[in-house]
Amino acid sequence: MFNKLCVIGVGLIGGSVAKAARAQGLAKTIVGYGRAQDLVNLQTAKRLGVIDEFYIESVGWVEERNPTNHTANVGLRYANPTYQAVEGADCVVIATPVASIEAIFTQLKPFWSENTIYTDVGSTKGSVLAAAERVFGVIPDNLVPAHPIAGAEQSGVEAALVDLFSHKRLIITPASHTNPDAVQKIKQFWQGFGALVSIMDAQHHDGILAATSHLPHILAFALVDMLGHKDEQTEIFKYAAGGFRDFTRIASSDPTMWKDICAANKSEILPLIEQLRAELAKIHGLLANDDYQQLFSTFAYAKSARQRFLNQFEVPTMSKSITFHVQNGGKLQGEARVPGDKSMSHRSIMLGSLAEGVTHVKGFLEAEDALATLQAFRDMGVEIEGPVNGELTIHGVGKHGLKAPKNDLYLGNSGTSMRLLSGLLAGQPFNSVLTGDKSLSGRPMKRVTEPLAKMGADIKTTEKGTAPLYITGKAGQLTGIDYVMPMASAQVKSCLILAGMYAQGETSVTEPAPTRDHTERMLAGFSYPVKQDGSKVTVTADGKLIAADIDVPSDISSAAFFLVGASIAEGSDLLLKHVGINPTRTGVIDILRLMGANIEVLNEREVGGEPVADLHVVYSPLKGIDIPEHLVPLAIDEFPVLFVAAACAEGQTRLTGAEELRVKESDRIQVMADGLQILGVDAQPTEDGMIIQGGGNIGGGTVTSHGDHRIAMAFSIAGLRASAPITVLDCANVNTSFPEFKDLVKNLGLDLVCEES
Ligand code: SPQ
Repeated sequence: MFNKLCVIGVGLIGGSVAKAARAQGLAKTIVGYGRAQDLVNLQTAKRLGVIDEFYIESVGWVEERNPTNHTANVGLRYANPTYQAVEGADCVVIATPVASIEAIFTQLKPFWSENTIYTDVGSTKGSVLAAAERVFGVIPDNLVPAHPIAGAEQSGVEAALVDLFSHKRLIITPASHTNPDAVQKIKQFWQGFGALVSIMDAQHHDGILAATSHLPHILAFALVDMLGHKDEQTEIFKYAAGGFRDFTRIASSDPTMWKDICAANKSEILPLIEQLRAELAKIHGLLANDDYQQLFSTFAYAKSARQRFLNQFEVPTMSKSITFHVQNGGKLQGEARVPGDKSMSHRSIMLGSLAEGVTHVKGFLEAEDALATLQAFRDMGVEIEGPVNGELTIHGVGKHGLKAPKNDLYLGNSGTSMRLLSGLLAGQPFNSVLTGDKSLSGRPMKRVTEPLAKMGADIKTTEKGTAPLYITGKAGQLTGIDYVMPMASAQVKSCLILAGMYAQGETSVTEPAPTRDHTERMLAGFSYPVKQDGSKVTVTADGKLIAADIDVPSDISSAAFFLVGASIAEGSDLLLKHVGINPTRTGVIDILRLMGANIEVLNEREVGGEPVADLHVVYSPLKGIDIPEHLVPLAIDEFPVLFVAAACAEGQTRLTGAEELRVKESDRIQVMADGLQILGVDAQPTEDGMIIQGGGNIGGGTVTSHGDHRIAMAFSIAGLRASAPITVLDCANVNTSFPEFKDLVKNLGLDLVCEES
């Protein structure tokens, strides 16, 4: 904490520094300093309590005299306002425009103290260091230049915000000889405001900012300058809409400030203007020559590059907390089509990308998990149009056409993306890194890296065998294996099949029990040879994928919430349309029927190699059962909601052989048992399942999903039979598989309110 903080220039940024320092208890006394024309602003700052006192710059020196004896000159002590402002300050923050920094250094020079740390907030850093060198001869080692990448449209202290720097980037650009303690203190100061601090040299900073801030401002000013003149003649602005407003927003910035910034960073900006000119000339040429394919490629690349930029903000977005408040009671009635199958959506992107030709996909699941896979393939150079209303066009690059991603591939919460991609990328001619969110980074990856290593893959994990996965591409060096899986996992099977498509010889995988076979079916749909012999599936590298259209049916795992909801809520009657009923996925129907549920499978048909049907479900009293183990892999994702069904059933339900549930997005056995117990249900977790005494009432209360989408939705459904309201915490990840859940379930009859904070 600083005893005295002096802020030079108490405008939007300086005022926000002062406010945040006060709010975070980082300074005891805050002093403002400014020019004569800043008087009103400084008075306002004091009135608002942003600063404790202020001084106005004055030119010249004032001799101080003994106040009781005016003839006695105490003389050598100056009452210069600059001196008074900075005297004894632990830290001086220069928050004035870059063009004025040299003048500020000149004013500070006579009082420069080695006991003070000086920092600034200028948006160009080379110019600050150069100004310091001109004024002081050398850059003082207690000057720590910094740049908070934050701002707002308004100016002046009244616009200052206490949280302006929270979750914003801040770059510190020390010189090579800057005192490390001073750097550390300034770093902690900004971190105290919640800023994300990086340290780099000034030139690097200026290069980055020239590209991402200065050039866009120049472009916006230039465009509006050009169109403004046109508007004077033909009133074009009258018809301009939101796109124009968004694009040109930054042309409303302060022209003086931007003139100064451009001047200060000219050496970095000029080459970028040349590059932009070349880019525009390229687009001009493409249009002139009717080369619309290249034009599309340019736009598609730009779109995916922007998505990469947006993805960085996903962490704060994901950490947005969502709570479901569910009123007890209700019934589900009507007709619905739940979104597309998640497993098939992932695979449609993967195989469509590796195919030769153009693949059209319908029914694609526009949820975070499948979109993470989509982004990964865009990052590897695949052009993908959409999704628009679940439709995608994938311009396949062929089996050997993927390109090295420029950055790590971020896969969010999606285990399927990470495990399947590890197999696919092991045999590529480039290296890659796979990362994910906190939940995914805790899930076991050895189940794929160990068999892949047997094939010759080189994949490094953390010591615990978790992500990030560092994959060294071994193109042409993988060898097929005959692998007997120790657990029933479609992800492990699919991972090895994808690796086998790049391996010498045959790759065979034998599963201990049937698991979802979408990879095998879709490969066959893309004309890739896959041999199935009982529980053993075999592929080789001989073959290519030919583009094929894909119609993704509704996800039975999403439909399961409604199958259970309608089965437990008296008076329910629901028709779920176009649901995928691949026999490797229908365990939930079998289990519910064994419990006495009334589910009819209607209008069975085959769509694109996958069986599809409409499911009609009507309320029916359920009874507890011992769930047959052979059904476990066929209903693996549906157990959270099946536990709710068991709680509503008469008698005991016992699940065994489901230890895999412990390594999903959460430990689904423990988390569900904890939540059910809070709701008054007798649910005893076991190592590989759960024993639930049904029949009793489900009570109300607050439960947490631990960020697991399926658990959040399962506890919401429990509300239909609860005797009091249920609050479900941590529901943001419902967006990974079923963003429409809250609206759909409300339309069908459950009173659910979604609160975002
Ligand atoms: O993709 P992710 O996060 O692993 O998703 C889950 C789910 O509940 O949505 C598992 F938590 O589904 C898996 C499923 O459990 C999707 C999947 C697939 O598409 O191949 C297979 C199953 O996982 P596993 O480990 O049994 O192979």
